[in-house]
Amino acid sequence: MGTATYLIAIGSNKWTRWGSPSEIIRRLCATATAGTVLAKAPAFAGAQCSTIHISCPVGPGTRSYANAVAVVRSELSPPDMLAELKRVERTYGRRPGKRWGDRPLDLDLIGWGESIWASPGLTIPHPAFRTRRFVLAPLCEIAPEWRDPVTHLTARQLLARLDQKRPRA
Ligand code: PH2
Ligand code: MG
Ligand code: MG
Repeated sequence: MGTATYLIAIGSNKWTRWGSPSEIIRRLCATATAGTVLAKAPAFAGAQCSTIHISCPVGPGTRSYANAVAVVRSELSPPDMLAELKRVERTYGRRPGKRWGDRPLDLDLIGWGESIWASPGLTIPHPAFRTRRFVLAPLCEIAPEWRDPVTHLTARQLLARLDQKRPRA
């Protein structure tokens, strides 16, 4: 299949032995930049990460979130990348729980190049990312010109559209 460029949304809103949500994301991203396997996430080697954004939980969470977006180049197919992200989530203490419950690490596949993937259990682009400012804002830092193959809008245009619909205070 060759090398693909993945956009991955990173979220955390629960402390673990690795520290606060921001510390967990910093650890993953520092390791990505250094290209080592210290963070037990070899798929992130060489990844580029946005800065960390703090926001209130959307939905039923109880603690504020740290969020970032990473651009990862990988030979893995989308289903294999999804499995790898689930493995990394478990490595950071994620356990099955109620939907949208507080979690030490959430890794969501947002984009696979500028292509569409649809199979049972995996849809890329992520079906909900266009309405999530906590994804679009960090995405715009590292891939503002990435074009969503569904709406044909760039990340920058998606963020502008969201902010027009729902102006922030
Ligand atoms: N993730 C969720 C639910 N709500 N809210 C924020 N601010 N950031 C998130 O990453 C987030 C959320 C489910 O994955
Ligand atoms: Mg999520
Ligand atoms: Mg998830």
